[in-house]
Amino acid sequence: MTSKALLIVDVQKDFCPGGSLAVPDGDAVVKPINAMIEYARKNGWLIVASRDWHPAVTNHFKDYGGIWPVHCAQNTPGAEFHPNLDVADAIVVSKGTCVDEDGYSAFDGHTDGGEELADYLKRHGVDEIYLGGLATDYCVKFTALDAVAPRHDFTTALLLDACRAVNVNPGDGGKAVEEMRNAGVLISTTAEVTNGRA
Ligand code: VGL
Ligand code: ZN
Repeated sequence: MTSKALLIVDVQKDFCPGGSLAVPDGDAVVKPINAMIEYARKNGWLIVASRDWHPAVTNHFKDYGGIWPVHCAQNTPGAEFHPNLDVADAIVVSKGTCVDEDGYSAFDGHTDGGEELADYLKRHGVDEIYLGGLATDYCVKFTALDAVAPRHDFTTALLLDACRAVNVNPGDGGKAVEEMRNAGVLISTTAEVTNGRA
């Protein structure tokens, strides 16, 4: 008996159109992810939502040596989950919380109880992860690569329709998907999973 988790990566206002680091078409992930949440709930999966959760001063931001505009600063409206995302009963994992940390991977993050994501998942018997969110070429990619890495070794599937890329350079999203595939991440869609074909 395997145990599964849905991992929703950084579907926050600042990464959606109108936000300070908007991912093109970023809010298009909300509908397929909500469908997956409903499916996950019905099937007794664990549901985890990560959030980028930066301090006001961090070398992740341009002003302090990083490459990004200010985004997802702790306790600001831009850091809130998309208002239509159905995450009321999700376990929240906060990441990028230190001044010297990018925190691209949800596996760098901690639950509200202070537990690392991998420990939380293992403690709940999870061995399969299905993930989607924002952005394909950063936090989704680094999270998926950590998930399949030998030290964690989760069976991991990317839900392609439930992700969008920031594409700082054109084609970054496609490259990221290939990188994940080459690392052993299964490439699937929400429909394949909910129709029982994955
Ligand atoms: C992300 C850029 C900077 C992400 C976070 O969630 O993909 N991208 N911080
Ligand atoms: Zn960030």
